[in-house]
Amino acid sequence: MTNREIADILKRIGDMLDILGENRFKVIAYRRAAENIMNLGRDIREYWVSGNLEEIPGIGAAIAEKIEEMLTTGRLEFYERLQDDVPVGVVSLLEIPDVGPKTAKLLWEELGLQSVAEVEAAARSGVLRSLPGLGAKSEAKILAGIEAVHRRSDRISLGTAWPVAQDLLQALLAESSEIVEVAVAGSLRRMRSTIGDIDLLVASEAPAAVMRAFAGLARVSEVMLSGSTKTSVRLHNGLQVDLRVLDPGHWGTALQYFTGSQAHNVRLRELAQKQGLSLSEYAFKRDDGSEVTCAQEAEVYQTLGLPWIPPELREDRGEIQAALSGELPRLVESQAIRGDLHAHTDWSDGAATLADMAEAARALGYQYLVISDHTQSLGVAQGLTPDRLAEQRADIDALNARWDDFTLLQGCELEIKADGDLDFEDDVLARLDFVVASVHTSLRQDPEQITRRVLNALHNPYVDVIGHPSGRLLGQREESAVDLGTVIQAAAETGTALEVNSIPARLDLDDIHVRRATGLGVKIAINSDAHHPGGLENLSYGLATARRGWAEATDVLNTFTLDELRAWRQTRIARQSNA
Ligand code: DGT
Ligand code: CA
Ligand code: CA
Ligand code: ZN
Repeated sequence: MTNREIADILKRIGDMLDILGENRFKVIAYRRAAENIMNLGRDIREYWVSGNLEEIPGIGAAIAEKIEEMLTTGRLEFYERLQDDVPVGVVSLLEIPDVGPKTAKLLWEELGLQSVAEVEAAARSGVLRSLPGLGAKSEAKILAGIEAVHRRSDRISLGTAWPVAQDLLQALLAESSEIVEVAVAGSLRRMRSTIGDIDLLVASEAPAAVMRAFAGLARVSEVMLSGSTKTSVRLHNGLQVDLRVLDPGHWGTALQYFTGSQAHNVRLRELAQKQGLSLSEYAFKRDDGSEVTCAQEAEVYQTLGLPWIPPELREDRGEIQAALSGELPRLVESQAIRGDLHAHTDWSDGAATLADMAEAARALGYQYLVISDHTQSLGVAQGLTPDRLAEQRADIDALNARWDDFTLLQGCELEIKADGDLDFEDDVLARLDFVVASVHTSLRQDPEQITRRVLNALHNPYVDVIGHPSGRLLGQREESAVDLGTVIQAAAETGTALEVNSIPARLDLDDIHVRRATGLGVKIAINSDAHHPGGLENLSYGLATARRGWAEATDVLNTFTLDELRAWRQTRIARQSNA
């Protein structure tokens, strides 16, 4: 059995126990074990053979024993017995957004439904609305959720794919001395929020040796295709990786071609044709049959009279036109980021202390970090009361005596409650250095209701940023019905910033809305929303998303110095209070 198969079964066991109403900790333990096995860099068999299964995080004696049974026999008795209580088909109902364990159980017990298709049919014929606790509205939501499931694909998040690709390249470089150049290509180089497969490119005079080394890497589970210039493999976590090896003289053309996007490449070929050139993955060809090869990617663009176009822009969204007229944006770069405006500590649901988060931010070269712990009404996240907030202020003040090159700011992630009210009164908010306001509850309200909530927050003078405005969770939850057009307009009018939340499953705002917002002069805040020190580094994914939205440094609030940031808040509060 592969890592993925074992992880799938453990996850399903967690879901079954959840539907059966078993102990929460047990449910979480199975899900956590499944996740950690998916993220293992090597075959789980290796841990088993050396008797080290319990070294995998989240795996104790009981789960280790079950993994051993699966690896030895290819089956798991516990799992088979559980299926007598909950058929696997019932578990599959949890894939529908808004269908939790209780609803899945209800659909199964009351109507005997055991597949998404059966639930869809029942919803279309109007049967679901008659179930206790459901009704016509829930029925419509379930149908909309099923449509979302149909649209959903197997794409993985940028944050999952990126470190895996870096790891593979490092491992490959260590294994093979015949490599001249390596690069990530495809959607991963363009930093799309989700990735279909990882594309790697190597320049080498000895392709066979490189591909042999690649197929032998520890992360590789199975070679799916091996040709003379391309090898496709599947990793233990199920990810597909394509490696292409080419000779160094054609590196530039190949890198350009395999970075895509396909739509960008089509436009580029059209432009080439107008200039009497045909462009392939190897070279340009002139009408007279002679070739122009490009060892560097910039030469490809240069040949067509263009400046080099950053990969994040290559989506056929007007970038070639902008390049032709000398109007490409000067995209924001990581060195321009001076701080992070959204992070949590163990005062609410974070895992680390104020001091640890601060030191980690300082080590990244930041001037400031805003601590924005959750507020009182978000009980699941140990939200802070005004009293606790005052205690935290004392700790923050004391810590700030440590540094003369770094400042910890006190903020909060203010709950925008279901009725649109804010979780603190203005006098509490006025004492804070910075306020991020977010929606975490009742995300399924209709468009008017949820948009009104966000507008209410935007119109409060003490709210600096709206956090993760769409509420989407990639692969898990669609965005809320909030009308982002209206939100962006109101942000422009009130001078409030909008967040690009960098958690890989969020990347919210997305690239399209970043472009709309900055086009109206709205500032964006690229925030990590870190819950532990390592989480601060996710900011690079938000940065990439902002770049995909054509953002320049001047569009980004956290490129400001501390003084500029303070002045920005004070000016806005004054203006909004008078408005
Ligand atoms: P993905 O994997 O779905 O996230 O998206 P990409 O863009 O990585 O697509 P992929 O892996 O199929 O191919 C990588 C790049 O190679 C793609 O962005 C452009 C180039 N490419 C691949 N196949 C074709 C093709 O049939 N026509 C053109 N023009 N380009 C292609
Ligand atoms: Ca790809
Ligand atoms: Ca590919
Ligand atoms: Zn947060």
